[in-house]
Amino acid sequence: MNLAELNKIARAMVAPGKGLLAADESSGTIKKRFDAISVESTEDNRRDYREMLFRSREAMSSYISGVILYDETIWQNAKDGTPLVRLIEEAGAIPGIKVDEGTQALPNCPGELVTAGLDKLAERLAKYYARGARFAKWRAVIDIGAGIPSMTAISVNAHALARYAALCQAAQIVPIVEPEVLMDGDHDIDRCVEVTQRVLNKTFQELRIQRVALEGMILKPNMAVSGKKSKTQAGVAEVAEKTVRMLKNCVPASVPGIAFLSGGQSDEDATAHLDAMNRIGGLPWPLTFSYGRALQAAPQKAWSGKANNVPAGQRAFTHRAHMNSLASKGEWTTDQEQKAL
Ligand code: 5MM
Repeated sequence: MNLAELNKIARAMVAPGKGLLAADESSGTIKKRFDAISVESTEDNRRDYREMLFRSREAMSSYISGVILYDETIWQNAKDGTPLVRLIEEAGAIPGIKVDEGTQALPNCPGELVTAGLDKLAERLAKYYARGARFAKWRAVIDIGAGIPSMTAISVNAHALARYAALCQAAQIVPIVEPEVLMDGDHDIDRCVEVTQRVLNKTFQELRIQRVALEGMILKPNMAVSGKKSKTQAGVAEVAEKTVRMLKNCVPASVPGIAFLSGGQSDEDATAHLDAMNRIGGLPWPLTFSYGRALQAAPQKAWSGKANNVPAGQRAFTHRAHMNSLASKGEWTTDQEQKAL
């Protein structure tokens, strides 16, 4: 493993004013997103949609450091035959790849999940590296509910995240470690903090046991937020303050950066929360975005599967990427947010 090189890539992924585009929706998830805009989820439509994003020159070169791709996309070519990976590289961004294979029911733990995909992972990583991927992503899913999460679920998911991260570094690929505590449910923000801290502590314990070099990884956590069905919804200042405190308690300073998931927050909430955290300042790591829905909901709607709408889709994507870039520097304002597209 060349740790200096891994560290260089990790730092580029969280470079000032830049963040990650999570465009790694698996076939089932992209179908759900396309259903919402009445677009059929065919291979060509998925290609056209992602090509539209990757050809958004301003967004891709000024605000996006890297793109997380799904297996289908990393092998796809644009309409003119250029590999989609090449479009990303030409814009100055780094291609990355989702390598987990989704979740499965966790035996003996009703209602809980474990992420699959470790089998033959070393072989897959070598192929992705040859295609241009310089970082990877694995998402563990932890749900909060009555009597859950169990220590078993936290433990097996942390173990798998660390196994994945160690394999990535051996393949000279920076692992994004994503332990997502879901915001579904009626729990309050303090319960989210309590569970997320347990999950992060266990994850870093496993990373250490498996000798993962923390300087060569990126953490992709959830923010501390109230459950969607909770009657008490924490405001922006409380989310920012509790998230920063939680991360300071659990994340070693040697981690090169933290790139949040949006997790179902509204576009504007995801931006406002990131901005408020960066205004607190004095943190040991850069805090940025690795959003899927909060970057893509607007361009998906603007595009709606019509070639004529590509410029509108690209403007919507550029606007969200720009707003999140400002938030990653603590410079976002509602005036900028409302500026006409
Ligand atoms: C883009 O969504 C990603 C893929 O999800 P599936 O494997 O379920 O299709 C997802 O992993 C994403 O990278 C993160 O959860 C962050 O996305 P959000 O939408 O929460 O910002």
